[in-house]
Amino acid sequence: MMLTMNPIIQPVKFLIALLLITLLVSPTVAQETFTTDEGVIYRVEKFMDANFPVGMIFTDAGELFYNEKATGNVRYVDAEGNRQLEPVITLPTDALQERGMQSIALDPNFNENGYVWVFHTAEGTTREFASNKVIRFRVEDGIGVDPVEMWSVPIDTGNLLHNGGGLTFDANGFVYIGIGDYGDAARPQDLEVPHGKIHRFAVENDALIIPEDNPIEGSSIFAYGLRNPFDYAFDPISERAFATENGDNCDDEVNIILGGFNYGYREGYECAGTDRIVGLTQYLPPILSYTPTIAPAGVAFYNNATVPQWENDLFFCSWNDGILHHVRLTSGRNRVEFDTPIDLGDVMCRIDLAIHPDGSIYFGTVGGDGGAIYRVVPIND
Ligand SMILES: [Ca+2]
Ligand SMILES: [Ca+2]
Repeated sequence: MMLTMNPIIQPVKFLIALLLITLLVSPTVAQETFTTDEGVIYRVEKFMDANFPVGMIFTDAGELFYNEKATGNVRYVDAEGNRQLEPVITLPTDALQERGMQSIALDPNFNENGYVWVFHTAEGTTREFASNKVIRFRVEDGIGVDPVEMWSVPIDTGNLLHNGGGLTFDANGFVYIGIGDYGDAARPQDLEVPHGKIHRFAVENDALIIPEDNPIEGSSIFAYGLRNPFDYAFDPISERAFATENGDNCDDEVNIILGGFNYGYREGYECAGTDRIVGLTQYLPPILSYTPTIAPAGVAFYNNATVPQWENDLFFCSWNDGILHHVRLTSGRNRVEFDTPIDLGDVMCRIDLAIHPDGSIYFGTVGGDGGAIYRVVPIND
């Protein structure tokens, strides 16, 4: 379409024409909408290109912080969707294979103290192993200051896989941190080592301390028998953590994480699906199990009233097939009513996801276009 007119004498006409064009053109360029079986109408749109966005979290005001897996950068996007040019912080990060930046979490008192927490693989030296670390820093005018190392679990196996990487606070302010088995399948059942576990800590000033009511006295271990717990989210109703677990050639899982329970992974593990494993102390089978594997990644509860049909349902992304899973739990919150894909067209949901305060579901992907954050935007009629 050509617009030729005298810009000096016809600015008003120009604006009117522009408005008309906008009104006329909009319907034809409107994006495709999807409708679920339950009648939820939504669009899928790209929010922004992003460099391997591995962990994402929204503030109450709709600002986004996300981690870039490979660069060690934490990025800030304001509530209007403008990404700050400068990274919030850059942590020297070893990003070989599954190493790198992982989760990001806001401190429970973020609105007062500005603390942001991240889990990443710090580079090793000639004398020290690379190490998975939990770092807390304070955001001041968009820049991370005063970084404090809260925890470090050196990768003493030298393995590049199964780092774990989950980092989430519960409603009572305890922080849960997932450490993978570092490639040694014997460790998840060994309660003397931190690997293959989800840990629970209290925060006291600049340190993590072991809460008195942890299931194993004097230990940070909250749950064990895990191979590579990637992410978890707390159910707003039961207040229990639901965790994605990456199995070997079988048994990728979603588990309800209960204090003191054993999730079964061990040396010589045999695929069990959701069956009981006889003879294993405190074993709790998963609520969802996938063979062949799908590599379940980020998980979130839809803690938002924008789409009543989705309220308090569980959503997670799976790396291998790029599916955004919509999981409805039973009223007892301990079984699955259904696990159904949300149609994303040809978009893949492969890493983390986060619910915006406006009810949209944001998710990260990587692929041919280098990486991006997309969103599922519900349409109210
Ligand atoms: Ca298991
Ligand atoms: Ca997450």
